[in-house]
Amino acid sequence: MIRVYLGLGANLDAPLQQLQQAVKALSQLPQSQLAAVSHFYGSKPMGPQDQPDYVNAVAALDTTLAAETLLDALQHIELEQGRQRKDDRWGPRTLDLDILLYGEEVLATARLTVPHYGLHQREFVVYPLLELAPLLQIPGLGALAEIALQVPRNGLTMLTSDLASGLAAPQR
Ligand code: PH2
Ligand code: MG
Ligand code: MG
Repeated sequence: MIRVYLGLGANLDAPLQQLQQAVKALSQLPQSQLAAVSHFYGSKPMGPQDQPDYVNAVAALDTTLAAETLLDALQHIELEQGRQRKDDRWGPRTLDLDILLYGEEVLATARLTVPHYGLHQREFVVYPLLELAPLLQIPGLGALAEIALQVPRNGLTMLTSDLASGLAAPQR
């Protein structure tokens, strides 16, 4: 089993529900066990500012799927939830599922860069990840807790409604 960390994000069409549905889909992936899901967080949009705020979270998945097979499965979930592939980089979306870490591996293929290239600069990745793995070491970057000291929260808020916390934990 490889421990994988995934970034979840949405800012269109009821983003909270999009993330809840994505968590359910992740819990049903083959050859995999969903180990943990962070709180959901409200975050200010990175990139173009004329788009809604995001809901973000991080999930821990234990899997025997190869990295690119996992990527295929994640893209399938994105499409199932109405993701439209567009050119506008950092534009709004119904669901974004990113592979942040794949065990301790460093991957650079045409389709995948792992660790995720923006991981250490994004408050909406660093803080949810810190919640799940406070002692995590990021290949090539060092201790996550040290990295977090350099990342401003930028208005990141933990969403604590029953809706967010009650359904974020996978039922199995
Ligand atoms: N994703 C983007 C662009 N901007 N901003 C926040 N706060 N959270 C995201 O997940 C995000 C973003 C495109 O992937
Ligand atoms: Mg992304
Ligand atoms: Mg993505």
